[in-house]
Amino acid sequence: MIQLQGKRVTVFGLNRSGIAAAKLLYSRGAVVTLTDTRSREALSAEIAALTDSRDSNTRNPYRTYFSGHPLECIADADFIVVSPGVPLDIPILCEARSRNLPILGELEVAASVCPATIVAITGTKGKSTTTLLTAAILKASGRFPNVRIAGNIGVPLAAEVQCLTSRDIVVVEASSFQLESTVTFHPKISVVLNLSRDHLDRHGTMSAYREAKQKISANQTIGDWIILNDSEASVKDFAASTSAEVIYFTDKGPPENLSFSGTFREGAGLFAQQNGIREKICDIADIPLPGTHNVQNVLAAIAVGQIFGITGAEIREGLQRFDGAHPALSHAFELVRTLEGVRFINDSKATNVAAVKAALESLGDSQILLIMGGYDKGNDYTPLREVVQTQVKGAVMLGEHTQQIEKTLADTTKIMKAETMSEAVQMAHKHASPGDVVLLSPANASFDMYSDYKARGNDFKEAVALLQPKGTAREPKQHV
Ligand code: UMA
Repeated sequence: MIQLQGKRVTVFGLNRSGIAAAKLLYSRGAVVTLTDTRSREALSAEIAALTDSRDSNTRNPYRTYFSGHPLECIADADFIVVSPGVPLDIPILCEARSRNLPILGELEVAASVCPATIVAITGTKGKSTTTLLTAAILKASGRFPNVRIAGNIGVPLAAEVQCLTSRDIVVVEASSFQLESTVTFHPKISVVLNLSRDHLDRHGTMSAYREAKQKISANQTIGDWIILNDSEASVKDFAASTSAEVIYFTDKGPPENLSFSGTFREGAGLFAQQNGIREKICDIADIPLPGTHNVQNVLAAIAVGQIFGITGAEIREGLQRFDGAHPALSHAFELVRTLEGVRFINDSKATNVAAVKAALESLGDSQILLIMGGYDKGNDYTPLREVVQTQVKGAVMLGEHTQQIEKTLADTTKIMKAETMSEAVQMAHKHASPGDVVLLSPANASFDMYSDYKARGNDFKEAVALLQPKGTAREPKQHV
């Protein structure tokens, strides 16, 4: 456990993680300094959230440096706590490192004082869904007084630790941004779903991204578990660098190896196997989420349940109760409307190539009008070529920075260009026939045109809502 009492700590970033970390640190007796590149005016809501539970007469206990990070903000610090969105290579943090100041993430600090059992879930895609499915299964079992979710899903662990006890479970969605700045983070169970190119603008190289993800199991030992995707070579060899017990999940058919421990798909059923004994858990038809990519997420969640000794009946109950109504799942393969047999799916959260590939593949035989583009994080679109060639009848490029996508996909499908979401949706609608899918799955971050992926998804939904059936489309007004 990190010693906090009496320590001088500088927290970088005053958003959800920074606010929660500051409150936690203060409650444990630390002397907290806060700093953010945004101005005091821009941070008025965050500053209010920081002091909300306090008597307005009480002096704000935090020293603050806004509109930048002056050297002064780390001058007397014992250590630094960073929010996930703060890159670790900004000059002030390089300076801190040269002064041998420890730089710890919010997740590291929160986990070090967390009394509950931690199940941590990472991967490039499917983290939020698997976190929610896992929590649903653990809750439905009724075996734990309290099952919480935290982390990248939207609730910093630092905000949750205060109400957790040693009998509780917290399922943490852990991003590479959060894992990167951990040192002693030690989940009882870690889950690695998959690993593909993403966030290279932050991590620089695939190996740095992988290294960050691998920190999920860095401190795991005998008595802990790591759950790995047996169908993905990229994560299978995480097993080599941990002494935790390895459990696998795979959607690629039953394992030949009788000593296989984990979960798998066989035909239309999902099974668990332990000590050579197989048990059918459920049918694929029971999965409460659309798209075949969710089969892997369910298998991973069942594997967690298996470790806790949760029965097949309890797992089925958990899956049945799961309604997918969490905000983290909106904009993630969300069916928005069906118009004249054309389905419109909002997958704005698909900010990397692997997520788009999974979305396209999970649409089976449908022909797709794909809307993509945005802020390019250094993507390689080559993995999309084959699936685009077979399934995408037209791709609408949205925004100004789509040259790389166009170059890579030019000979695989019809490429169209749109400047606004409304234009993109109308173009896709125009080329769609009954049975087709119009899919917003951008493969890129949204920052070129929107504040975040939610704003982009909402724009898509609004544009879709305004569409008229083709037969009744109004003629544009003539200006005379
Ligand atoms: N800032 C600085 N200096 C800098 C850069 C940023 O002061 O050099 C400031 C910004 O002005 C901002 C703060 O630092 O005020 C950064 O905050 P943040 O982005 O960490 O915001 P939080 O609200 O704390 O959100 C973070 C996660 N954000 C990111 O990882 C970018 C949230 O994940 C997470 O839900 C939340 O903590 C709670 O744990 C979001 C995300 O986009 C969903 N994650 C990425 C993803 O899923 O792809 C990894």
